[in-house]
Amino acid sequence: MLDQKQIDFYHNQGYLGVPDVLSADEVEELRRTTDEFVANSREGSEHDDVYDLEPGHTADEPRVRRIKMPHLQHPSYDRAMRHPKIVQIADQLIGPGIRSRGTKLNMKSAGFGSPVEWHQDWAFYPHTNDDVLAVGIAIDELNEENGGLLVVPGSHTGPIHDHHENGYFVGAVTDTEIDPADSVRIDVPAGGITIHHVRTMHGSAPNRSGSPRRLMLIEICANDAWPLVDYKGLDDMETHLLSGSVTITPRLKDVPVRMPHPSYEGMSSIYDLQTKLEDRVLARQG
Ligand SMILES: O=C(O)CCC(=O)C(=O)O
Repeated sequence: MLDQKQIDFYHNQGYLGVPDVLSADEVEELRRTTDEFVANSREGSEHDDVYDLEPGHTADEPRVRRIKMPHLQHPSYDRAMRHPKIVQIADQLIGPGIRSRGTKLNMKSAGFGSPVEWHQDWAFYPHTNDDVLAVGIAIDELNEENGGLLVVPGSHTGPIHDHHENGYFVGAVTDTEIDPADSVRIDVPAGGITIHHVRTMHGSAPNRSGSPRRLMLIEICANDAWPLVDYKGLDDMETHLLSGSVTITPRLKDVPVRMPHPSYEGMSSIYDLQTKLEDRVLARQG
């Protein structure tokens, strides 16, 4: 449960870190499950519906960059997506009445984990209103060394930036340079959560530490925020309901939208997409 100060902070700054949301046992379960997934990735050598692989992945040295839609892959992740404390917190910020639009587990393996360049999630998935946010469950502590999540405070009330280059959507901001002095890192211990508004500019540097950095992101929308891209149907909304009920009357807000089109074919994830970017600012921090 958030107090009013935390709620105000989120609305003013567009982000929030909350410690101690998951118990040590719950974190341990996520770590165990994730270790099993990494071990099983040895069998594959290409991206597929479950794994996005780091360059250099081999059976001997498995390197997983992302587990895709983890809540569909294992009950532990589905439980995490529906965690009562997370639902309550997100409901306080954008509810009442919320659903998940999906999950991803971003791994940054020790010593090389891929960066994520500056972007706004809104550029990927605009909705009829911007009561949409992402909760990140810190399966490991997030810090400077291991590529913790960076955000630009207040950017959720600013412009929707261009995420196109050479005429195509590249999934990273291309029309402005972020001064590192304008960004902050959301440091939380394992079991804590990060929260960022769908329009907040964010990214992360490579993992330079000797330990993995695993962050399970849950994308959460107010029930009356209808997607302008990737609509999967009412049944999918029902399945992903976290509180309240599905509505067929979207709330429309006057929010700038730029569609993520035209798009490159065959991109496995944001990591693949951002390799199309000419100047990879956060990658240089490796
Ligand atoms: O894993 C991270 O550090 C950032 C992830 C992110 O922003 C994304 O996957 O959209």
